[in-house]
Amino acid sequence: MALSAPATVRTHCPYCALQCGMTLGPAASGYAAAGDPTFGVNAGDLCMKGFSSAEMLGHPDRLLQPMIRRNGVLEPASWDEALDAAAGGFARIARERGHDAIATFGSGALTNEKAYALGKFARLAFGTANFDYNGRFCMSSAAAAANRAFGLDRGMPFPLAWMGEADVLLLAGGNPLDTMPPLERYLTKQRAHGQSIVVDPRRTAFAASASLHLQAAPGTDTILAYALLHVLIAERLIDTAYIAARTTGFLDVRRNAELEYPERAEKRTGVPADDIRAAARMLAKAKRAIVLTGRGVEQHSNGTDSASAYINLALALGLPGRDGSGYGTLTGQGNGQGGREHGQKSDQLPGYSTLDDPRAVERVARVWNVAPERLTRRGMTAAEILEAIGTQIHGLFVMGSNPVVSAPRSAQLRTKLATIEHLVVCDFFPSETVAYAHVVLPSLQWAEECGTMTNLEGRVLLRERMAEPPEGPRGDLAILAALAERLGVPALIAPDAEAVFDELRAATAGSRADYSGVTYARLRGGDVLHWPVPAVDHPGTPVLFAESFPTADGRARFVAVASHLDSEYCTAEYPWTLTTGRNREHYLSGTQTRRTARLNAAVREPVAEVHPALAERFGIVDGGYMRITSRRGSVDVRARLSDAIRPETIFAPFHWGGTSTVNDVVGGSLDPISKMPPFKACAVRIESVPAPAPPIA
Ligand SMILES: Nc1nc2c(c(=O)[nH]1)N[C@H]1C(S)=C(S)[C@@H](COP(=O)(O)OP(=O)(O)OC[C@H]3O[C@@H](n4cnc5c(=O)[nH]c(N)nc54)[C@H](O)[C@@H]3O)O[C@H]1N2
Ligand SMILES: Nc1nc2c(c(=O)[nH]1)N[C@H]1C(S)=C(S)[C@@H](COP(=O)(O)OP(=O)(O)OC[C@H]3O[C@@H](n4cnc5c(=O)[nH]c(N)nc54)[C@H](O)[C@@H]3O)O[C@H]1N2
Ligand code: SF4
Ligand SMILES: [Mo]
Repeated sequence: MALSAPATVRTHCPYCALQCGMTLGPAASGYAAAGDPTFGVNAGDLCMKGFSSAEMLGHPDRLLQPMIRRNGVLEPASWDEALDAAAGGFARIARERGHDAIATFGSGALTNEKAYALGKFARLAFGTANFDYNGRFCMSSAAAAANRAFGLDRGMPFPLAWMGEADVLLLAGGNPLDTMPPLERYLTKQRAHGQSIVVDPRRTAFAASASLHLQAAPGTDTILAYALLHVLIAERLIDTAYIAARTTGFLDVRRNAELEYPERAEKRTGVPADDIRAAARMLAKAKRAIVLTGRGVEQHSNGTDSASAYINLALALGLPGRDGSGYGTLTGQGNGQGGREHGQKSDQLPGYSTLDDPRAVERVARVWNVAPERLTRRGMTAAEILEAIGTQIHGLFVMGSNPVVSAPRSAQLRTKLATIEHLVVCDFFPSETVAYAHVVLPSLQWAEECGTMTNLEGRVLLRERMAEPPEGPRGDLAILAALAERLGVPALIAPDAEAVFDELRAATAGSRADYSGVTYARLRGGDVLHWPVPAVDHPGTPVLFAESFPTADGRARFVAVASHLDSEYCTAEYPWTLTTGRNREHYLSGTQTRRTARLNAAVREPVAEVHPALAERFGIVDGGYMRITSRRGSVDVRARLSDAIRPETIFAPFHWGGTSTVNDVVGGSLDPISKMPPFKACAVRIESVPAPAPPIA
């Protein structure tokens, strides 16, 4: 492999939404990545995932050839054979069972161009109403809450730099020192002059360094947020002028908050009433205060309401739109932001337009040259699509996700995938989901192709093609174009990323997430562009909501969410709560980081964190194995005893498959609005078990 540029070139990390600037240069064995000191977001820092990302480019496990399952075995095939088989299978199912029997499952790892093209493909080549993406498991609750409060969802409606300048920072359900380590420089800066409050059932490294750690039980965020609001109201610390001028709906929220006095909340959240009072006062005193949520708040069957509860708090303090202050959520996947804007899910159109906005529907229909009626069918969401395999869904096209590891109820999903009529997976590694495919289409990796990503601040970034791809794989856009052609829609997908982007610009012109003023030329020229960018001479919009909110009346909306616990949270048979999340060393379903020698050597298997008092009751010892059982099933994992976790809570990372699939245990009812599965709270029982034989090596 050779670099197209002579020496070191600038790009962005392929993993999370921080999209750290990195340089990629030649190394003894392929490429080496290093932090790009000229990129302001990370100023040269990278986490261990970013540092090791170049190892993936020339990795020996790369999928290099298409494959077709014959007599139960995946065998190499030519591209023509594989594309014919892939398209042929979908066409047959559509003919026999109707177009809605086929579905696409996309990803927040895809570039804006791919996310846009995949949505267009699902609507016009598959003709299905059923298409969604893995962001449903990631950002959907925060997105739903922000949309209903502000009329717009851009994870951080203000620049990251504000984090370092805030007098008070409240972070609920986020573990940034493990999940976005380069944020440390903002947090250190903030700590030097301000105060911080962390809400987390675990004493994470950030919680340990915070001014106040509110160690609430999982799933109790709505109660805690109401209790904080109760104190603000009781002590007359709310911003009444802001509430009157810039919001609606406060009275109902106020009524709910008045019931949630701190001593009552203490019983249900486990957070001492005095700490709740102290936190509320701290927030109220701050000139610049920021409230942030992470997946800990959002991945619940009431995740939308939980995020709304913190937004209510931020509104009562008058933060959104105030200089240096605001509410935001830490978007997760590399293109978690752009991935939720451009129509790869059936409930929205490119530019974050809604289906019930006739002007948006007409605009996209015009750009696509189709009748508007073809664009407005709302179908099933991610978990519902997977659940419907074998009943309503018989063909599935996966691009950029590994649901066998990352989706809830994995054991059930594996059973369904074992008998699905037609599964086509595009990936660059043989993931656990690829193992079930009928057709495998090998893709290019980030550095081998060009495309844009939108980071957690809504800033559009261009990743150039800079590495020579190996023989064999093709770009996702080319794959979509070839499949569309075989499905009878030639020229559906424009020939290269920039042409697709130009179409996306037209499709989003005038919309909430307006990209029409972003061009490859501007990005190449160094323009720093946060959407909306409604014209090619527009400077972009790093700060939103300063004057008004993009709602019908220009005001933000309080939402009087219910403050209750899900019944899953506490039962006699399943008395403990399992919450799941991340290790610093591994990324999501692990298909990439588990292939990295150093990261895999550092952490080889899921290790559950258990409080010593709970472990003792069940004879579970440090380094020994424990079985975690829920209504869905069980998983055996190694235990690590730690007093940093609440005594009734167990934490386990979900980065592994096979017998270490934590998502065999996870499941339960979906959030009624966002359709988010409850990854962060699931009722379990635990027991000590012998080490598995043969041991996981
Ligand atoms: N190393 C690494 N980094 C990553 C990723 C990765 O897989 N690995 N993934 C990326 C992606 S896609 C995402 S979405 C982000 C996620 O980033 P984060 O949201 O920071 O990560 P999580 O580990 O899912 O959860 C964060 C915290 O929520 C806490 N928590 C659990 N239940 C609750 C609860 O009910 N309430 C509250 N308040 N807190 C709770 C957990 O103890 C945990 O410390 O990380 C991104 N960065
Ligand atoms: N229990 C539990 N489960 C969870 C979570 C949790 O906290 N707890 N978190 C959830 C969250 S926040 C997320 S984001 C999901 C994510 O979970 P997944 O959707 O499984 O995400 P990845 O592991 O990144 O899988 C991406 C796959 O696509 C491939 N890939 C990456 N980029 C591309 C590309 O550009 N093109 C193609 N064709 N393939 C590509 C990778 O090799 C990999 O196999 O997991 C969710 N699952
Ligand atoms: S923090 Fe995220 S973007 Fe930055 S190096 Fe790590 S994985 Fe990559
Ligand atoms: Mo995520």
